[in-house]
Amino acid sequence: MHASILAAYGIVAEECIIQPFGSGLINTTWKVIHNDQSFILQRINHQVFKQPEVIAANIRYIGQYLRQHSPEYYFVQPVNTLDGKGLVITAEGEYFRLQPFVPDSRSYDVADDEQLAYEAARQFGRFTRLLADIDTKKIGDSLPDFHNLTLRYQQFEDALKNGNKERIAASEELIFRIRQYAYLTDTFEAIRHNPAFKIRVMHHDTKINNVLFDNSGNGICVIDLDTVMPGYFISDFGDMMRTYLSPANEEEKDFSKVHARASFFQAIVSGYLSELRDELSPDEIHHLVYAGQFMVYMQAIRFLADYLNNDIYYGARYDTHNSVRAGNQLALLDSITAQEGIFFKAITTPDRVV
Ligand code: GN1
Ligand code: MG
Repeated sequence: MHASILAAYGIVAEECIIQPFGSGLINTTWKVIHNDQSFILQRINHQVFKQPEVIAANIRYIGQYLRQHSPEYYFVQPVNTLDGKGLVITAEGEYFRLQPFVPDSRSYDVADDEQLAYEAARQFGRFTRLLADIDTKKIGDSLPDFHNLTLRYQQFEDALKNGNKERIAASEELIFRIRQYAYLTDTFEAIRHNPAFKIRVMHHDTKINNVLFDNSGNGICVIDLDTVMPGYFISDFGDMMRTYLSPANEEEKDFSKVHARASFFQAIVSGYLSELRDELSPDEIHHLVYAGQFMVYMQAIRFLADYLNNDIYYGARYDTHNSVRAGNQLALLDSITAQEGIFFKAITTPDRVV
């Protein structure tokens, strides 16, 4: 299968070492090693990304903009096929993309220490800052309504009506807890109607392995740009809270290990604001803690709705997988919510720790 795809780039598959790469749930990724050059090959999940061409056009537009306005930024541009295209579409209708593997770069699956969290947050902040003046109308929605919490909540309610009856009955407690946090959707609606929340170019998938680091631990750039599209800062800052604050990730079944660490919150606030302090409005800064609640809550809803819908979106490695993931995210949401006051203090003294 890889042979014809790589051939479109003039690469002979038999000369390559091809290995599965990364841990994404949606796209499939391989590392392709060809003599002294390495690449990342990705199959874009066409069920999820209905218009992969929008992704390709966004990346091209943003790449051009950065080359013009911030030539020092290391932007990972997909490799063009021999006939000048950014994507390969197979006869079966599958979409593939190749990009260079950044030499001497590495990524981390876990935010092990505050310095790493700070640096990752700085990189995502930098990306948004460098794109602050781009015309967001020129950038398409690669996943329309991706972080529309109101819609996600409606989809959850739909799953309660039309989903697997046995699973619904077994999820009574999780459903109750999700409903208890429904007020978080009201805040989201207020944000959508508040002009102090600017529509910016956001990454929308800010987990730490989407940042490349050099060998000295300095960030180089952000990667995995499929979900780069117009949005609110709460998506990026919130997903960092969701994925950096807890020592155990969304797969952890022992929820006593899932909790938010204030020192990591402080680290990502200072990293993010080191780039965006002058860009964010006071109202936005006031919603930094909310950002985490928003993203963790939305992820809990999405996992539980998928469980009720028989795992059609995320898949599952064991029967209750998405239910456990939802419980995990609710544990994290409880922990963030219990520490709201402490986190607010960290915002007013963001430069203390790192
Ligand atoms: C998916 O594919 P991956 O792992 O980068 C999902 C994110 C979720 C994440 C949870 C397009 O991201 O929104 O936060 O799983 N991406 C899409 O692990 O749905
Ligand atoms: Mg991703």
